[in-house]
Amino acid sequence: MRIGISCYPTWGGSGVVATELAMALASGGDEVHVISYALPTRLQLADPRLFFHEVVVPHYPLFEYPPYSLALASKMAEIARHQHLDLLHVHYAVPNAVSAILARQIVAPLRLPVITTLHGTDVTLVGNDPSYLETTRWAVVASDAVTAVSEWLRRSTCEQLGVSERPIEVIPNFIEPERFERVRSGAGARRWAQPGEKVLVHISNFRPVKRVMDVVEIFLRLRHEHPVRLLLVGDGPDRAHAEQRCRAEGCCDRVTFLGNLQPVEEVLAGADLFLLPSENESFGLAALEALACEVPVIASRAGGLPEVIEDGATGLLYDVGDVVGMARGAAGLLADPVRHRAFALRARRSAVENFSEHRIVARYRELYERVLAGASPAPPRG
Ligand code: GMT
Repeated sequence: MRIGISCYPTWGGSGVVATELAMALASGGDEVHVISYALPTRLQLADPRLFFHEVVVPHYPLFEYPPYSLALASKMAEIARHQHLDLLHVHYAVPNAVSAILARQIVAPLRLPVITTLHGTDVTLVGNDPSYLETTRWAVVASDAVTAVSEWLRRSTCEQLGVSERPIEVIPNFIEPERFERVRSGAGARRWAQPGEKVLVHISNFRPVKRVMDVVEIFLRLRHEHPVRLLLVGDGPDRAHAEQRCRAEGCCDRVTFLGNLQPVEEVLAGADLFLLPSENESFGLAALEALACEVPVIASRAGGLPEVIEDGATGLLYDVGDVVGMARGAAGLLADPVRHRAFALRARRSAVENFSEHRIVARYRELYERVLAGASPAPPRG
């Protein structure tokens, strides 16, 4: 199959999922063309069946806002035509799905089915904004198939975009178990820790939705009960606030800001707990990566997180903002090595059994085949 995949290249979960999917499909024998405005962070082009096409957005003095969506649609149409794509799979609806539907119309009468994968904020924060609602809804309804990364996101899409007539298939995020197995014998998170310290890890883009200040609050409460170290991976708008808070509390010697460090498993392996107190999370790929590394997760009971973390078995879930509960739960787990070990083992087992790459990639591929066979219900084209 010849597959076009479009995504954001930066430090977001949607780009990571798209990139891992592209690499897995290529290593399984498909020809994959990744289309984005920069090389996605995790994309390794060592596979001869994997190609990258950069979307260049020319600047012109008239454009206060250069029209990326149009440059993207043009690139998609060009690649579809010249590389003989069988289909386009776009990750994150805004504007990728809109550009893809446009490209489909441009290349007609060539057939170019569009599969849209919704990742979360493209529906819950951006796509439902009045400025984008009409085009997002239009592109979702016009796609030949739509997937969402959790059952919660599927429901939210129907409610928030008002697209209940649109069948949406739930295909969750995935991990490659071996990737997380390989780091087990290394120093992992302990590189940054003093002997005897328990290591807490948080990984995100430090946007307000991640509630990074709650991460710091949990740590501040825990440090009175255990020698703990907090490792913060990623960067974004709330990093400076978190740094300020740590300075004000005089705890900088116990908190390490690692920035956009990759690969994340080098920080997760050997950690004691992963913290993800997000306001909302359609899935929580970082939590899944932690589980795959035998790290139990303390998280909020928000969005799709309960579909990833089994409360009381692989992690502990609390109401959004309940930093007291989260700190108490974390302290309890850290104080009980037998219970902690049981959580860690179940975490890895759940990640491998429910979210292994080979199973999830096979589901995407089955969907592609169904769409190409015309079997996936698609609405009439506009
Ligand atoms: O987490 C982010 O804000 C980035 C965002 C993205 O689209 O890149 O992540 C979303 O997609 C990930 C991959 O499907 C999910 O695991 C994240 O839960 C989701 N983020 C939110 O819903 C806030």
